[in-house]
Amino acid sequence: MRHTGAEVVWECLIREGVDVVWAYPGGAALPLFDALGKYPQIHYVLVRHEQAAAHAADGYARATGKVGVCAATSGPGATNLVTGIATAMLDSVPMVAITAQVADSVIGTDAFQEINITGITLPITKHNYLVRESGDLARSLREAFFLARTGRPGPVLVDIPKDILTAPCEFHYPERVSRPGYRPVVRSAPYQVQRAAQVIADAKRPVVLAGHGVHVAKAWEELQRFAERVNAPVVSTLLGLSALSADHPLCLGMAGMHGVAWANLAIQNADLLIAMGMRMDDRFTGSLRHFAPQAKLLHVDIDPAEIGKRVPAAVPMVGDVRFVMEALTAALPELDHREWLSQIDAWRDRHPLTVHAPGPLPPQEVIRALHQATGGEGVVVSDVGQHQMWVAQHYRFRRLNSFFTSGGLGTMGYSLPAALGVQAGHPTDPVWVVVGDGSFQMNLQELATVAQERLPIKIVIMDNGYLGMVRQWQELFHGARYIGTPISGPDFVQLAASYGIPARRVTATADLAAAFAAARDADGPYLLDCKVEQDENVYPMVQPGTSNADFMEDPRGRAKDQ
Ligand SMILES: Cc1ncc(C[n+]2csc(CCOP(=O)(O)OP(=O)(O)O)c2C)c(N)n1
Repeated sequence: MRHTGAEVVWECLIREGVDVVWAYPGGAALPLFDALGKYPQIHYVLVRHEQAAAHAADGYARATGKVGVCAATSGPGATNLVTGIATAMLDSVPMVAITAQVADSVIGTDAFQEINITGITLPITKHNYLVRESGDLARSLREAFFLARTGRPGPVLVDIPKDILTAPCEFHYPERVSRPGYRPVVRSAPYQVQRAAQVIADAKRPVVLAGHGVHVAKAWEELQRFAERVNAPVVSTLLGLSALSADHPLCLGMAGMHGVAWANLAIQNADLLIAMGMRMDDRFTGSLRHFAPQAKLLHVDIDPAEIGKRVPAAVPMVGDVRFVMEALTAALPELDHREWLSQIDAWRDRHPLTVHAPGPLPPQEVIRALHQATGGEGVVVSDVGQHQMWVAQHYRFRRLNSFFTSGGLGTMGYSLPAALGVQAGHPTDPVWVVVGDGSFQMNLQELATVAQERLPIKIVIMDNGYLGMVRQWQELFHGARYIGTPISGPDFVQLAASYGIPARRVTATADLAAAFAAARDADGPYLLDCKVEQDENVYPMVQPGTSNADFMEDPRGRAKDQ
């Protein structure tokens, strides 16, 4: 069948099961968008900035496990995608980014809106393509989807010159992909499973570390069965939250710089860490010299490059964590670690999470109100900063794979655009965005997309008038010199109203329940501007470079227990 190159792009996407694309048009991309008129089965969401298109594709991919797709024009359209692509790369999110390029004949001449986007994105994509022959177009797209979703997922960019988009093109969608040398190992060898099972059976104080890989592998049930079989507590990374219900007795919550004390103490006193799809990020381990001094590491990851990268692994296992946990569960008898678990309970009693803000609206109370309003079953997208850490600590995720945030890159401005994609993955659920007033101002133009698409996105602004997380570091480590961190903004309630989005301001704890009920029960979008305590800090906190056992606790002591 003969098509134009632009039609071939959409034909390929349809064969990959794509039904929604976040995009922004422009000169070089015109043929691509023109052809879209013939493909009504693909829903095109016009974002208001290309960065948002990339984050939306990312949010969709995290929520569904499918490849998210974004598209942009050449030059500034393509460069605006960069932060979103890098965010997806650092968090192993399957994404295909399609960019239009200037005509092949003028590549290399600094033509209008020409930029070398494959050069720019080389280090932040799993792979990228500049298509220079019409005949390569379908194969490149086929490979892009294959590479994005297999093995350790990641973003792949396909750059297509305008003349290839307009030229007639023979269409043949390849059945198979052949990438010699690319063969992710999914199942670990049986002898490795036996060896790992023995190490687990011998452990006295094991801890399972659940990372983003558990979500990527959709291994939630396998994680629960494995943890129950071993009778081991489960500690999450930031992105591993919601891999096991917070109500499960073995779920300890998040460890690391702002992790809960009992999770950090469990790791620091463990004799075996069983790491599942996590990469020993520095915000998780704290000082490597002091990290888990008594523990052996059994490290399972689909990417062999992660094993032993930061912490030597006594037992390395390359494979998909779903298959590995299933195999290990089958190889193990029921184990019993009651004493170890009660030791951890004692730490939990001694070092509870506290809320001790003297003012009318402590930020932690906002997160607790969100938990109340959703019963812990909400779908939550958080931005980056103190509010992100309060979500991680105080929202007890009961629903699996219900928390989405930028972990590796820590991209401010992620939450609202990512929620566009998360919402597409959860069309019948409200999606809750928790965002600081700084982060919100990085991508608030997407309120227009929310309004236009009439999405039931509920935005909770933790409005403290500061770039709070940086202010906290200034207070603790830079002599309380608050340079460049007080931040003003518009009247967010009026701003929402100007987009036709209902909103209300909350200034006291007593008003939270009614405000959250109104937001939850509203048919479409809703915005809550929560004027929280300005100078509240996130505790516990492990100072950079120190041991995770030496966390700073709230100096005001133990006011109110979780
Ligand atoms: C794009 C980007 N720029 C800068 C930073 C550094 N940074 C991390 S947290 C933070 C402050 C976030 O402020 P806000 O969104 O208001 O949230 P809060 O910490 O007050 O809850 C900054 C500036 C970042 N992570 N991302």
